[in-house]
Amino acid sequence: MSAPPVALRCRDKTVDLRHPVVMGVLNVTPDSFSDGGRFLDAEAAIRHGVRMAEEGAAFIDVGGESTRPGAEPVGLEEELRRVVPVIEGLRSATAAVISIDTSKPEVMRAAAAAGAGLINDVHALRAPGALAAARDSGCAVCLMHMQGEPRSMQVAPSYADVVREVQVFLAERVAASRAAGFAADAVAIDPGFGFGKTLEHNLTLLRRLGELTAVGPPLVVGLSRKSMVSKLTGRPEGERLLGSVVLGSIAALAGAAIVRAHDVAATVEALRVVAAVRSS
Ligand code: 7PM
Repeated sequence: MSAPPVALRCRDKTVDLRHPVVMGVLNVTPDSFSDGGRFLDAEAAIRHGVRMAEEGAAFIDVGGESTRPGAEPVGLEEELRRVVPVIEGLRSATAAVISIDTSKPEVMRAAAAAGAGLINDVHALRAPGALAAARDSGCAVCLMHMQGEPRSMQVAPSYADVVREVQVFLAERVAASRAAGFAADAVAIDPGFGFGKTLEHNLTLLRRLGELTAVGPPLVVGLSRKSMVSKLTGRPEGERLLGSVVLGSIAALAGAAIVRAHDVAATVEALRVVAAVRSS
């Protein structure tokens, strides 16, 4: 038994998703590539992005706003100043699809003009003007589920049936995107591990991830280096590589098409193994 051919059309590039692929995380926040000056920061971020592409990442996800639980929002000008030079630098340096991790319409427009091919929005295009800006950009979109807002979402996450509620939410956002003019092969969905979810909610979603494939679009998952890894392994924050790779592998075996990860080489290697098991 083999799955039907799937691909994600990201403007001028089409990513083959018959086998699971990696989206490398490139955080462009002051604590990530702080080297003093802005230019040095951008250069270091671009080098890291190029390295992840060389290691086999199909997407490089550039983010200038921390969506960390409890985080404060970043202003528009600051977010643009962080991400635009990095996207421009990556565009000419790599064939990987550049993804922009943002919820702001202005950043979506600027990122697309700079060369991005995918919009990764943890608010699933619910901000005023985001749906139209994303559609007009010609980029593909990743629609993620989140309960609450980053500042407070981990205070008291609550669901009657987490899988059903995530599924209904994502189906509604896919319908809204299609109605706004997104092509069927330009939409992906993500259950948003850790975004208004307890460890039990995350484990239930992972165990029943296959049910989310019924929504239709390819599934993206982000489990890499999240606190659930340490909760499961007992390892400190700096030692989450193995647990992250195992969780990404389990997700891919359960049907995830795109695994968002910080440790690209290790994740690519693990997904090769998963792909062989899945297609045998
Ligand atoms: C601290 C905690 C910092 C968590 C950053 C994070 C996802 C995402 C993020 C995800 C998609 C991280 C997260 N997580 N986008 N952005 N899916 N589509 O691990 O799970 O980078 S932020």
